[in-house]
Amino acid sequence: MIELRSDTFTLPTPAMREAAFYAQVGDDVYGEDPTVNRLERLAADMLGKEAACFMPSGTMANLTSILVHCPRGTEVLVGDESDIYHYEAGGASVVGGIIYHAVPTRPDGTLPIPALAQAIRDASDSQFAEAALICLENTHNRCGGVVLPLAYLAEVQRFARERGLPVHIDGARIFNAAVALGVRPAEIAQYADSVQFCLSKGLAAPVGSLVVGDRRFVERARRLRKMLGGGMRQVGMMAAAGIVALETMVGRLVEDHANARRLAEGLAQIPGLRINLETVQTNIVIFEVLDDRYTWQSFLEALSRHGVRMGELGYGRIRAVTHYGISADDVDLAIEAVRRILA
Ligand code: TLP
Repeated sequence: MIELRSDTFTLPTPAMREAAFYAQVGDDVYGEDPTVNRLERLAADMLGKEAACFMPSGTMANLTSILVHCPRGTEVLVGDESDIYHYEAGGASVVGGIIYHAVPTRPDGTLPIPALAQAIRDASDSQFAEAALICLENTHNRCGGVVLPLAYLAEVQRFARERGLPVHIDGARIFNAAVALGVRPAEIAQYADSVQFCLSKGLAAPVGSLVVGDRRFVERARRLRKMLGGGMRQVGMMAAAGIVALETMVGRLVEDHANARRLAEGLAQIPGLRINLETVQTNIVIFEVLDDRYTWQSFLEALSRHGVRMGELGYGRIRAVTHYGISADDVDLAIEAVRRILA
């Protein structure tokens, strides 16, 4: 099976399995797991922040970050196409009494500054809930893995500072963004007060995310992680795989980007599909099936019968994600499978 539903399907490399097996471990809730401590130091350094905290998932990393920044009864400004808004079970509202204020997302993944300005309510009017945080997503998943321009991040940071608001970046795929831009991830992270990124997507570790920020932020995140049930014990076994991910898997993301481009260009030749090649900047390809013999559901079923799995990511659009488990030959087979079922 050619698995293109997500880069979350990546399997750990042999080096990760070995590192996990031999990892030195301790009780991380006491701060005594040397491998977790090493991963947290490495992550903070790579992202150019003071400190980091290892999290079980991107969802918990985002939730924890929002909880740190937003007092109960305040609003978090999120893109109306963001993962936080769509796929994280409304956690900030449920757990934190925080209101999601959805801001329109442009096709390039940015939230227009005027729309952010409009979403911030007049704090002098006691009828309104106050804004407490702006969240961005980079790369942007539902916009097709697009990369937010650094100039835009700088603009949001300037705007947020003027309004006294912190910025959080959901950087689940921040390394894809960094590789696409040819910059260090710290150059992206400098525009945010906190960032979460995932080890378990394109970097192929089996589990885990990190939140990074200043020392005070990370201290508070650590307490909230415990509250949410994410305080883990001998989790150095997982952190060891994460260290291998950060040390050896970033450079190869260019292959995933090249494969996504190859897939998108192949699909663009097939009648009955609509695809915007401009949005194919990293490892995600999004397209629509216009052939009226198929719904998106029946298209995905037919594709699966031909040995290829893709997923749906809103409005019936099909998403294919390239990753460590996908070769250029797999991409060619996937294009051929799509061509056959639309013939
Ligand atoms: N996204 C998943 C699905 O839930 C859509 C995927 O397959 O892409 N931020 C972003 C931008 C994400 O894409 C995801 C996962 C998360 C956060 C959540 O990370 P996890 O799955 O580790 O909780």
